[in-house]
Order: sequence, then C-alpha cells, then structure tokens
Amino acid sequence: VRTRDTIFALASGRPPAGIAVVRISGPLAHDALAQLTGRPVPRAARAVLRELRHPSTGAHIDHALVLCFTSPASFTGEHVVELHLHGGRATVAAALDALSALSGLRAAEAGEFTRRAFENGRIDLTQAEGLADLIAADTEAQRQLALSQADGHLHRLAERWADQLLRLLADAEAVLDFAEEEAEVGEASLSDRDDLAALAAEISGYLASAHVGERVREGFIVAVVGAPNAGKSTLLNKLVRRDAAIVSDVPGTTRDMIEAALDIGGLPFVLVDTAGLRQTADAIEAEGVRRALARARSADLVLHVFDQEIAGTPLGQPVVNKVDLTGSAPGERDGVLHISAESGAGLRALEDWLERWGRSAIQRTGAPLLSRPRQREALAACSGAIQEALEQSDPVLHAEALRLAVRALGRLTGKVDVEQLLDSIFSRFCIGK
Ligand SMILES: Nc1nc2c(ncn2[C@@H]2O[C@H](COP(=O)(O)OP(=O)(O)OP(=O)(O)O)[C@@H](O)[C@H]2O)c(=O)[nH]1
Ligand SMILES: [Mg+2]
Repeated sequence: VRTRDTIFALASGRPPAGIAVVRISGPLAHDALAQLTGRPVPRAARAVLRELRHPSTGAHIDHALVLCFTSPASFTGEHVVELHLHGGRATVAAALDALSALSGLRAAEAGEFTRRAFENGRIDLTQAEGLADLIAADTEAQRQLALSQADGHLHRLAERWADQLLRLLADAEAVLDFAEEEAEVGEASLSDRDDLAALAAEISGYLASAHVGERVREGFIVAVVGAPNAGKSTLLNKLVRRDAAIVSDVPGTTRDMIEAALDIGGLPFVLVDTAGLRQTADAIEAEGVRRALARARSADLVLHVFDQEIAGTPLGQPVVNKVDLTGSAPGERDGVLHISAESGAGLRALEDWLERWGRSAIQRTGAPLLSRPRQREALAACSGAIQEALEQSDPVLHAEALRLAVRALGRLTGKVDVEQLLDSIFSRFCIGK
C-alpha cells in the first residue's frame, strides 16, 4: 500500500437525507477521527456513537455513528473511516469543513476512492467498472450484470485463463529450450493443443454474449419509425409516461430524434422517436428523415407504426395504431401489434412483446458477463492470439502468440506487466538513444 494524501468526501447522495455518510481514506484517517472525537479510535469494523467537534474551535458538529477500517482490510486498502451523520446540508458542510481544517487531509477527486482500491490491488479494472455500473444501474438486468462484475466474476475467470495460458507458455518455452528431445515434446504439445483449443472455445462463448451485455448496460435501442401522423410520438409519450415528444396533428411534427429510457420487466430500453418518413421539399425535415432511416438501420429493434392499416413493407415489427378509430381489437394478431396510442389500448401487449423480445435476445447467447467495448476488445485480442497460437507450427511464433494472449488478459483486468510498461516507455525514445 502506497503512502499518500488522506482524502475525504461525502459518499452518500445529495443532502438533505436521513443520513449522510462521509468517507475518509488514507494514512491519517484514524488520526483525523481521533482529532474530531478527542478519543481513541474504536476497534475495526465496530460501529460506535461519538460526539464530533471541530478540531480548532471545539464547536459541536454532530452526534455520529462512526466506523473504522484498518489497512489493508478496507475498500481502498488504506485506513478508512466512515462518519454516519444526520443528513442535513449544514451538518454535512460543518463536518467537511472540520476535515479540511486538519493538515494532510484534502477533498477527494471523482472516483479517487475506487482508484485507490484498484491501485492497491483490492479490485481489478473489471470490478471497478462493475462498481461504476452498479451505481448507475436503473433496471434489474443492469443491476445483476453490474453486480456480477463488481463481485469479481469476470476477474476470476480472467485470472484462471491467464494461469492456464502461462502454464501453456511455460511448456512452449520448454520446447524452445529442449528442441532436441523431440519425441517427448511432441506428446506434451499435443495435449497442450487440446487444452488451448478448449480455452479458445470457452472464451468464444463469452465473446458471443458480449454484445448483449453491452446492450444491457446501455439499453436496447428501439427506433420508432413510420409515416407522419402515424402516432409515433404519442406512443413514445405513453410508454415513458411523460410528454417527452411534441404531439400534434400537423404531419412532420417530429424532426429531431428524441430518446427516452424505459424499464420493461427489468430490461432497459432506449426508445427513439423519429421524423415521419415521407418525401419532402423541406430541407430540415428531409434531414430528419435521413437520420430516422440511419437510426433504424443501427437500432437493435425497429417498431414501424402505421396509421390504421399497414401500407407498404414494414421496416421492422409492424404496429398498427389508432384502433379506436377503426374499431378493430387491440393486441397481437398474426405477428402484428394493434394498439391505440391515444387510449392506451393494446399497450400492455406491446410492452409484453418488447419484454419477450429482450429476454430472447439475452437467452440466445446466455447470460452476459462482459458489458463494455473495452472488455470485449481485450478479450477478442486474447482470443485472436490463441487462434494464432493454435495455427502456428513454428515454436517461436507459437510462444509469442501465447504471450500476446496473456497480455490481452492483462489489459482486461488492468494487470499490465512490467515488460509491457517498459516497452511503452522506451518505444517513445528515438532510435540510438
Ligand atoms: N384517434 C387517435 N389519434 C391518435 C392516436 N395516436 C395518435 N393520434 C393523433 O395523431 C396525430 C399525430 O400524432 P403524433 O404522435 O404527433 O404522430 P407522429 O407519428 O409522431 O407524427 P410526426 O412527428 O409528424 O411524424 C395527433 O393528432 C395525435 O393526437 C390514436 O391512437 N388514436
Ligand atoms: Mg412525432
């Protein structure tokens, strides 16, 4: 654990609230508590009530529940103190003010506690990302994915893969050293090849679900397209239960894309309302139509809304709107969703349909474990290097490919080896220096 500044920050949400938690981390954290209370610090992880006073004025700040953690057994790996204060704005301000008055303490920067946890080896990069996602999670699916990462599920897998690769690499290097004992080497490398192929297959499985994991993290993008006045904006507003988009009987009302997040059955969706599709002389509306079509192409799902009846070829899942005018029954029939965005008829069936669509997207690949392009790219690089190692008959190049695969895993977890650091430092020097 590196020695450095002691930092503090309000760790709970914006006051006022019932309770506010101020976290302190660093070598002086325990001293700081002793100065605020005028008493020795309590035993580790034992909650006690204490009077907090300003260290220089002696003014009473609050009656607080305090918790101490001792390095390295804490979230950051450093000494940590938590002050559970009454959550009023002035109380929190007084406590932060008292902490700033202590020398060697300063306010923490964004993410600094988690950064210290990472730098002190308490968590790896994927766990740090999982923690960030856990805080940002809006839906049940996002929470589960984030929690599995924060808990180190991906971290442990990556460590196991790295161990396996390092063992195979050691074998491959032994082959280089003792190339003359050919018979033995041949046998060993055959079973190694099987192990490597099995590892490649396992990693591909996780890579296949990476895309879904990214969708779960960001939300499935659902583009709502259709002719002007079909009722796209009305539908979006009804589904998100607020007036996100302007509705009017003037065709061509929506020109910019409007996005709104939606939780259906614990799955995250981002609905995108678009400009009505039609030929138009209006340059701005034409640009809106162009963007609508581009969005439809890149979306995970397209809902094509029709005004009372299907006209032309649907660009995605057909939704026939305004059943209140035609008198036809709301609900799903023959793969078509019939609704009245205005009255709300058939919307429950549409939501159920969306939920089923989302669940089947996840089930096709199995529960995802990766949730970010960064993670996918690192694992894809690892997988590519393993593939290369499998195809490589030259023992030197085979070992080099295995080394690359290990490094890619190092990028995934943030465990970058010294050799790689030196490479990146010295590669910036001019040749001849
Ligand atoms: N009767 C009836 N009218 C509807 C229904 N849904 C929408 N409308 C009306 O249809 C008109 C157009 O609705 P919008 O939601 O603005 O249609 P839009 O598809 O977003 O139109 P643009 O933005 O111009 O492409 C408005 O007057 C709505 O009140 C419906 O289910 N029933
Ligand atoms: Mg509209």
